Amino acid sequence: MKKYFYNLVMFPYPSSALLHIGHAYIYSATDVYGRYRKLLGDDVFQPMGFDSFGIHAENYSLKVGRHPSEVVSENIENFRKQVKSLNTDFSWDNEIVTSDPSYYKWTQWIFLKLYEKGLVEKKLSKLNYCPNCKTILSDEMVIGGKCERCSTVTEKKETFQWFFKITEYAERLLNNLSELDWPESVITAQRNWIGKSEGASITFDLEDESGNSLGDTVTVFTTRPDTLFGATFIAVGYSHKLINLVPEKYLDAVNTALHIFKSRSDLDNDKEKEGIFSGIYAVNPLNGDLIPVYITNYVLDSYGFGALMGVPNHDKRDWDFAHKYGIRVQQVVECEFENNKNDVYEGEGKLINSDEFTGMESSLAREKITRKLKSIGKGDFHTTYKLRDWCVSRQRYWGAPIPIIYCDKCGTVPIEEKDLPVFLPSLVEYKPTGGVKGPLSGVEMFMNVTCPKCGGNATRESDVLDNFVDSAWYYLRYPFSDNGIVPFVKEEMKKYFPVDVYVGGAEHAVLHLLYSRFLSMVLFDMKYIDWEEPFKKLRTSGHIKNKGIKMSKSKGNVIIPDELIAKYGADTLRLYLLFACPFGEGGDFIEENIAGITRFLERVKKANELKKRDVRIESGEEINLFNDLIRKISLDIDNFKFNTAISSMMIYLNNLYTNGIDEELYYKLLTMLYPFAPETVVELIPEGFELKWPKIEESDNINLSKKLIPVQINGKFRFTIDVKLIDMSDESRVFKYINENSKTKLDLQNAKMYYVKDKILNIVL
Ligand code: ANZ
Ligand code: ZN
Repeated sequence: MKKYFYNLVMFPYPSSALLHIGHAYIYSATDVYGRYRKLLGDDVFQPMGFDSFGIHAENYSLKVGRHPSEVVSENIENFRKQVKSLNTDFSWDNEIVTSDPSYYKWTQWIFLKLYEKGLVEKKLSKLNYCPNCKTILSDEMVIGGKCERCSTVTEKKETFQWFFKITEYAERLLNNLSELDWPESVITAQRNWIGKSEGASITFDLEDESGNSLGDTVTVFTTRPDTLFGATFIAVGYSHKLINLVPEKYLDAVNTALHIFKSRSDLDNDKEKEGIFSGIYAVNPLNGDLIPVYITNYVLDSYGFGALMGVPNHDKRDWDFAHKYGIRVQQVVECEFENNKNDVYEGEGKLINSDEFTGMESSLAREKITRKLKSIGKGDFHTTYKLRDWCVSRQRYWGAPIPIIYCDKCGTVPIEEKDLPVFLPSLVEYKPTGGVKGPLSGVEMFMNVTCPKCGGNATRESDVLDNFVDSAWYYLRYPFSDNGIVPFVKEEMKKYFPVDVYVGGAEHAVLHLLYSRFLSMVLFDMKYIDWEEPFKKLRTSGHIKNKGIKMSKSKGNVIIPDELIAKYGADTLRLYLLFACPFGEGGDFIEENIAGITRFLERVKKANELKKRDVRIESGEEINLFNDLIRKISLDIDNFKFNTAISSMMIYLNNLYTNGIDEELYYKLLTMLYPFAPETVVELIPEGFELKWPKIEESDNINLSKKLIPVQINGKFRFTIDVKLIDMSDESRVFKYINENSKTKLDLQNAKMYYVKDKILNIVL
């Protein structure tokens, strides 16, 4: 039975008129792998599509001043032609386009399914805002606290946004990583992005200067509860609710400081740590110490509890802060090295100055202190993650409308499945407004609807979905792109899913590759699909650079494959790209080096004219050599080491030239070259030749069909011959055979042969 093989490549977003050489690189690699699997006999599914909704495509459309739907279909047309011109073998019948209603209907369906499961939430969220451009900016568009486009200092704006609760899956997303055959760098990136930290929550009662209770508490997250006796200040972020408790006397100073902090962006990591004393004290729950509370610019609101306990002796950041503001320091962990009280020791060790816990090792003290806190209701074991919920709403035009309706009577009402898709109206004015609402909010025809529940007047949600939602599930849709009734057919899916290998750029290590895993887990939990992990094996490519420099539109050094294909041919370009550098690492594009590949392909073609039948003098050694070649190339391709696979073929071709080009071996070599240079190979093989990945020849089989005996010339062993191929009773025929097939020319004119049947052939010159 054939093995179904899902060979998937990350689909492109049509945010430029043409694909660049980096795309050609990845698609060539994918195609080589797909063709290789086909030669192995697999039923390979290798689809292609376009990630055409979203900010990339829309920004391109804004730049060229033409409607997204227009430029997107033009770009797709170009991309399609380009991908085909690379001699690739994609199944175009299954093409998907994410901005097509037949696709985004199901993107909206997925939103509704998550909504149904309680995994969608609308909540207040702070975003970067540029007061000059009047637009919300993504984190990537804020550089050093300033707007990337106009250099205005950005602000934070609080708005309601839609979120997918990916954080509920943090632990599973982390645990499953160990099962994946993915590049280590991508696994590490995901692990860090999820950022699991184990520690404790500690709750401090709050007092004012005069020791009056404020009737409130502050809770911190710490990975080092063992250092609690060394906590000499508490730091909170400037959005912490504790700010409401600041005593009258401190209000002016605090407000002035906050104003300054707020004008600076959170993203500037190198910013100077600053803070202001709040006039509030926290009470250490274990020894009653009074600890001053500071409002600072370096505590993240959204991490842990948005508050930390500062332990200057054992944390460098806290040390810097304490020295700046003259806060006392207290050592509580003994340093294993020369003890220097004036420095920070971030390591672990025996506790000192810690009451009943003095003398305990950090690891034990962490547990004991946390248990003690728990017993008095002032703390607990706590795990936190860096991973944030996924904000999926965009105040833009070019995306799938969020299928939600607001009704005065019924509140937030999800669209019914039968009413999908919510069509994106065709707008002339589609520019982002910069307001808290996107361009759809001004379109009455779109906005005004009747409530599906009560039939009263209602309005639609005007935000559209993040294009990362479109691309987080596209691979599920491919096999069924013509089916408008269900998003995917579970029975049918068994054939191809999960994806056998996923190929793409390493820059998608976190967002896309994490979102896809999340959605797949959700759909698995809802029993729509049978597996949790969508991509068992992932192979990422490095970057192709132009003369050592990363290619970008702004630098004007982007290489487009079209001209190169016209000049050198697609096979040559494929081979060149995959030969030039290790796939995972990438490298430099050097056009002059293409000549080497052209020469190689010419020699491959010329060998076709020079090849002869039965040139090969089959010896065990020679068979082993070829077996090794098959093994090496198979292994290399399986590991995406295309460059070394190609160089092995080059070396073997040279061997053939020196030893005589045996037809059988030549065709086997051609077969292995086929995934890389399909057009060339198809021209060289005879009609009806069946391309099948060569099998390793077992020596036992060889012995059955062949009888190899050693040949000695003047008493010296030279090579072996198969006596089943030659009439050994006819001396002239034997000599003719040897002359045609031996590597070195022999003068056999006056030679004499002595043949011991099936044992040895002696020739005396
Ligand atoms: C006391 C302490 C003592 C800490 C010590 C560290 C070393 P990771 O490992 O990255 O999870 N922290 C807690 N909440 C924070 C917030 N909202 N913003 C910034 N920093 C915060 O970091 C956990 C540590 O980061 C916590 O442990 C806390 O400082 C700080 F010798 O608590 B630690
Ligand atoms: Zn209603």
